[in-house]
Amino acid sequence: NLKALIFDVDGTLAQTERDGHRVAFNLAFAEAGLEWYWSESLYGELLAVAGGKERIRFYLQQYHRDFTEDLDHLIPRLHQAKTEHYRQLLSSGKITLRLGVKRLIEEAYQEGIRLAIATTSALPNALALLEKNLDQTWFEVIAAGDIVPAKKPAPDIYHYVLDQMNLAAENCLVFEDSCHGLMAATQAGLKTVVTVNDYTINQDFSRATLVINHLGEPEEPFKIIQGEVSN
Ligand code: XBP
Ligand code: MG
Repeated sequence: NLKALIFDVDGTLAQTERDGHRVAFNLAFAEAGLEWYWSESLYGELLAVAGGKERIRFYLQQYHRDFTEDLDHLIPRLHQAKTEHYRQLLSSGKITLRLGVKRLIEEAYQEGIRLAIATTSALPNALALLEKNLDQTWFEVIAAGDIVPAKKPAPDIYHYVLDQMNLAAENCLVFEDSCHGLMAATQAGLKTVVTVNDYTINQDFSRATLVINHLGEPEEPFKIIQGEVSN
């Protein structure tokens, strides 16, 4: 019996990566006088690593091995600037929720199903999206960013949410958009629905309970990519 829904944020609640996080990283790089630019396709590659600070470090390892600045100092500074740019982008209202997200969350809340967030992204980012689009008080737990040291695909963030809510995995359902997120959730024993997007469509979702194109609305139903739904 279903007691709670747990949502990933980036890519699942909204398409935040290409027009949000990516743009904010580039603004932070330019502001710091760095000639780094993350194109849409390069960003797709860099999404192999979850977490903004971790992603910058990965980028430097891959493309600027000779870069000599003190990364332990530079990366947090860049990431802080990036977070500020991201918040500004979101407050302009250009990034909206994916199809069906608001409907599902409202319906679940009205049915007394408990709600939580489990995201790799920094807390201010998650809050900025919720503030603009949903009632954030509906979410009992908002687990974000560095709250657990090991980010997705590690299951730690999901263990943290289950602990906080005092729930067993079998009573929850997770919504994710990427293979990293799916791995994190399934390693914590959670059933997971994947709503794919352009960056994740070709990933391995064999461990998902259901894979669909989006959550759908009555006038635009979702399409099943893998799995089946019973009525
Ligand atoms: C989200 C991420 C994040 C964002 C950037 O993964 O990978 O790194 O791209 O966020 P998920 P920060 O959807 O699996 O939670 O810069 O705030 O880290
Ligand atoms: Mg995601």
